[in-house]
Amino acid sequence: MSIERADVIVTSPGRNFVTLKITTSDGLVGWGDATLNGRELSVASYLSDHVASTLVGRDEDRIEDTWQYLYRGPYWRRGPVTMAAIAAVDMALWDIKAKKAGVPLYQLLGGASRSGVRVYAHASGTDYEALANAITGYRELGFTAVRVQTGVPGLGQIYGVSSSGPGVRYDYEPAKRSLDGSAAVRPTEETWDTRSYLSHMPGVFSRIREDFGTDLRILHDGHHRISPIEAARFAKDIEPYDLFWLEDCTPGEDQTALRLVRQHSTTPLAIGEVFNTVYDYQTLITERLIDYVRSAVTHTGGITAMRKLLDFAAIYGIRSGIHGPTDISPVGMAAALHLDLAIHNFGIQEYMPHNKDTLEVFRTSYTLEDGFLHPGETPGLGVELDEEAASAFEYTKAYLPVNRLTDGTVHDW
Ligand code: GCO
Ligand code: MG
Repeated sequence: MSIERADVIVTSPGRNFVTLKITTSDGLVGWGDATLNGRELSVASYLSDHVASTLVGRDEDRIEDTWQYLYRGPYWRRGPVTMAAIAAVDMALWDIKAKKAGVPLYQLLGGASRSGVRVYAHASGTDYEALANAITGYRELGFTAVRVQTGVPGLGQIYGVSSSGPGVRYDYEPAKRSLDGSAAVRPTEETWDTRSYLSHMPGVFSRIREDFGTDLRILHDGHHRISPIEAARFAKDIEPYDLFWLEDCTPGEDQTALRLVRQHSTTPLAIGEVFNTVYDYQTLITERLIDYVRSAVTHTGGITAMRKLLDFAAIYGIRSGIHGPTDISPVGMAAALHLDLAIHNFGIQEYMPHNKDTLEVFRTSYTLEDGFLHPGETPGLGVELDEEAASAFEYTKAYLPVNRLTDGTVHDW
C-alpha cells in the first residue's frame, strides 16, 4: 500500500479553507488543513505545484520520514506557507494511520489524559454592556472560560470585537470580504491608540470580576499591539483581576522583549499563534518567559511537530493553549483536540464555532458539552470533507485588516 494521490481542495463556505486529501492505493482517505488566512492560495500552490507529485508512491505509514523529507528536503525551511503545507500532509497521514488502526487519533498519541478539553469562547462587545451580555450568554451555555475584547472609547472598529447585536456571537470573522460579500480588493483599515487602550482596559477587567465573580477564567488578547515597556506596565496593572492569560502583548518575533514583561508581572503570558516552528519559542521556553504555547497545529508543521514542541514546553512547566479561530478548519480543530486530550501539559483550547455552511462541508464528530470539547470516537481525526458540498462554495478573496495609529502610521495589530 502507498500514497496514490494528493489533491488540494479550496472551498469558501463563508470563509476560505484549503484542505489536502491524501488517497492510498487501498482507497483510504486522509484529510489535512492547510488554511493560511488571507494568503490561502500560496499554500494551495505550494502543495499542488511542489508537494503532491513527490508524495505519490511513498509509504503512507512513514510519517516522521515524510515530515523530515518535506522539511529538510527542499532546502528552504520554515515560514508559514511551508509549515502549513507540511502540517496538512502530516495531519492527513495521521488520519490514515488511525483509520487503519480503527481508533480515534488520540489513542495513537498515548490515549486520553482527561475526560474532555476545556475551551474558551470569544466574548466581545463595542461597550461594557454588550461585552457583559456576551459573557452572560456563554456562561449560560456552560462555558467556564472566555476571552474578552471590547471597544475603546474614542476609537472605531477594533480587531477582535464583534459589532453585531447583543448576546452570544458566533459571527466574529478575522478576514473580511467586501461589504457586499464579494471578493475584497484590499484590506480594511482600523485605527489604534495605545494610551486610550491602556487607560480603558484595567477598568473593564475590574467590572468583569465584580459582576461575574472569581470562578470565571478571563483571557485577553493584546494582538501584538503594545511595546515591551507598555506591556510590562499593563501586565502589572491587571494583576489584581487574575487573568488566565494575557495573549500576544508584544510582537512575538522579538523573544527577549518578554523578559521585560516577566520581570515586572505575574500575569500569565501566552504567545505563538503566528509562529511556525519550535525555534520561534527557543528563548521563550528555555527562559520560562511564557506560560502557554499558542501555535496552531495547522501553522506549525502538524501533529508530529506540535507534539515535539509541547513535550519540550512540558519540561519547563509550560502548557498548551492551541490556536483555534474560525480560520482553522474543522480538520485542524480536530487535530488540536486529539493532541489536547492526549498530552499531559494541556492548558486550554480556543474555540470559535464554525458556521452552518462550513459544518455541511466538513462533517465533524467532535462534541461540545458544558464548555468542554471531545474529539469523539470515530477512527482517525473524525472529520470528513464532503467534496460535492465543498464545490458549491468558490474561493473568495478576503483580507485581514491593517492597523494604523491615529496619525496614520502603520502599526502592529
Ligand atoms: C486569536 C487570534 C485570531 C487571529 C486570526 C488571524 O487569538 O484567535 O488572534 O483572531 O487574529 O486567526 O487569522
Ligand atoms: Mg490571538
